[in-house]
Amino acid sequence: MDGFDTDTNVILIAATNRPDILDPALLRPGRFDRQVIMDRPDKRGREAILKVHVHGKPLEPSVDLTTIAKGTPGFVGADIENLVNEAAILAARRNKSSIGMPEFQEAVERVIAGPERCSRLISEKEKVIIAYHEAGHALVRRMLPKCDPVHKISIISRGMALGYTMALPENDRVLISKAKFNDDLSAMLAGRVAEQTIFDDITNGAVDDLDKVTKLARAMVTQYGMSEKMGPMVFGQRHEMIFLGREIGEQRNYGEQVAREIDEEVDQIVTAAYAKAEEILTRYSDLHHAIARKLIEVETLDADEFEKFFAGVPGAPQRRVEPAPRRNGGIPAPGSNRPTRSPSPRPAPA
Ligand code: NHX
Ligand code: ZN
Repeated sequence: MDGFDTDTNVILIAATNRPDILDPALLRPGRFDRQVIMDRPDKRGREAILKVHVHGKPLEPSVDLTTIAKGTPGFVGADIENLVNEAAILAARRNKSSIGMPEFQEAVERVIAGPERCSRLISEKEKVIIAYHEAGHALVRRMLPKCDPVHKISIISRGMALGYTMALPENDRVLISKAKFNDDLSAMLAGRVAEQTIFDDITNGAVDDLDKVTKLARAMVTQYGMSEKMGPMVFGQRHEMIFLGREIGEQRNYGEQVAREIDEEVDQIVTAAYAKAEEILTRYSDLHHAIARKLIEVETLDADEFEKFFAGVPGAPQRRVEPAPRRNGGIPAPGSNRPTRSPSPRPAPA
């Protein structure tokens, strides 16, 4: 490395999870001249990684890696490796000599939510609550134009969850609007709203939904500047790695009064999202009952089976397919893989 030795034919490659805490001396010109940011892979990246991991494994001709890549937004290399292993294990367990699409589909759900737990004992009464909770999520999600389409609804326990509603974005998204966050909040609250409107009582089962709702609503106010009252400001000095999407900690840099106002704004966002979900589940209560009853009968619904409930329903947004995103060609993206400084042979000060 320049500044330490005069040898020129040494190439040093290094990687870190914590670019935020690197000694700035390491990053001076003449030391690490190229910085390559490894973000989560997009659809094409996931397909390429899939190709690496299926190499040498027997696949049925029907296996379509493009479809699998499309259905695994947010997966990183390790998830994809895990996915292929799970699919291979499932194929072996089913006494198949090659891996087919059903194995990959089941493996995706295993990686996202854990294995199915058919042995878990669930009373008829609980099954009804679970069905209405999930039908509530799915119905509100379907009625709000900014929510991603419902991919699957299930009331078969999997991992920690007694039931789940999976959404699948049509495209990898890099920017999310305030309107979409508000719609998403309503969909996340809809399980709890369903319990309240149908049974006039609530359970502790919504804990994970409420956790996500609270965190998102607070981030909208304190991080994304999405509260008109609080304005386009960030509250709390974050220590986080933006690229890895992980938070390390927060330092409060505002007073008691502002803290109170933040709490009120978060409350207002959640209250409005709850009211919207309530309005939808009340207006479409017939549909809610129909979907829940179907779930109690068949336990899982895929996207097509779910969509049948909405033929000719007034007020249901058209399920349109977004145009595929184009490559960001020609536009030099900030932080893209180009040198931030010109490679220079100057010795750097220590
Ligand atoms: C319990 N579990 O703890 C029981 C066993 C409300 C129909 N008393 O919201 O399964 O109540 O839409 C990740 C994901 C805890 C972490 C889900 C941690 C769920 C899931 C609690 C459905 N689906 N709740 C949901 C559910 C529960 C829990 C989680 C998690 C239920 C609900 C779990
Ligand atoms: Zn839920």
